[in-house]
Amino acid sequence: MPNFKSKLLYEVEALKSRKKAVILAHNYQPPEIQDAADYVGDSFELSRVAAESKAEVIVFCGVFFMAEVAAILDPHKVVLLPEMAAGCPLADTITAAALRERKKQHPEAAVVTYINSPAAVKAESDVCVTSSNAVHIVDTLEADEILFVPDMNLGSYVARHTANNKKVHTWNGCCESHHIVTGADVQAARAAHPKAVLLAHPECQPEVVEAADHVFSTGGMLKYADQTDDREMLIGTEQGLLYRLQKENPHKRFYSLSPKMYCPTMKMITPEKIISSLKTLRPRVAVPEDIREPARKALERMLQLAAS
Ligand code: CIZ
Repeated sequence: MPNFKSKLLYEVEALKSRKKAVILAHNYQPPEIQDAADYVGDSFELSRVAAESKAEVIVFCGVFFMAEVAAILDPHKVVLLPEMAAGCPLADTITAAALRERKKQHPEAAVVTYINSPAAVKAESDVCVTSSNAVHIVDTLEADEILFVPDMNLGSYVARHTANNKKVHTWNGCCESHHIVTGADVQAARAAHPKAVLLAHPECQPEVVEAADHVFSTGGMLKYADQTDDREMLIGTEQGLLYRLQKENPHKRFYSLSPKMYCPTMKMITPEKIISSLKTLRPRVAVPEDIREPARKALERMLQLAAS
């Protein structure tokens, strides 16, 4: 007999095939959601899976901006976010109107926008980036001056690593789940796990990033963990990633850099909410066409430059 939890997952499966849906889960989602998903990945990987999928309905288990990216890339699909309150506090630090004001102060700057941002902000941007391609894309742009929004830590990482010394203006936004970790936390974690190699996300503060052995996006961490001979790793990103790391590398050991690396909105989606979403085809995320088209251009430009 299936237990209570597997009964829920069985219901998800049945509804999914009835509604011709695919379930996508971000790397930071809770284990039961990752296990229910057809694909687990970072925001951009998942949006591309959504756009290429033959499914008519996309259930996006992540936060609002991620579902928006899927709706930008393919407006013909029904994109569901099972919990509308699952926002991204970093994305919420910026609006299109505030960006337009800031652009007036730096009229020569290319506007480079992290994917963790609202669609209307992407629509005001020259190009989008993810944490895995931000430095490369800024290097590739002709502009010597960059307005990087909204993550100040990723912006500062780009400023320190861009090859041609570009002037990078940053926005005052950050991801609390990454920004909250300090150099003292790194010292404590290293003392507790002296053999572990430290992998940090570039959304962490500079003192954490500079103390790390390697700096990666979530996709970069998964790849490194798979390929390295290291047996123990301290993971400097939202702790949801540890489930996938451990599942894919059962003979290696992973420790969270800090228990503070926890995103509450990433944990709002439950199997019950997926079921309700599949039954009602709500809540649905759609992007108005006057925002969608310029936002799509900024995302497409990222793809072109990332491949160059
Ligand atoms: O873009 C993403 O999915 C996030 C939030 C982080 C990462 O490094 O993958």
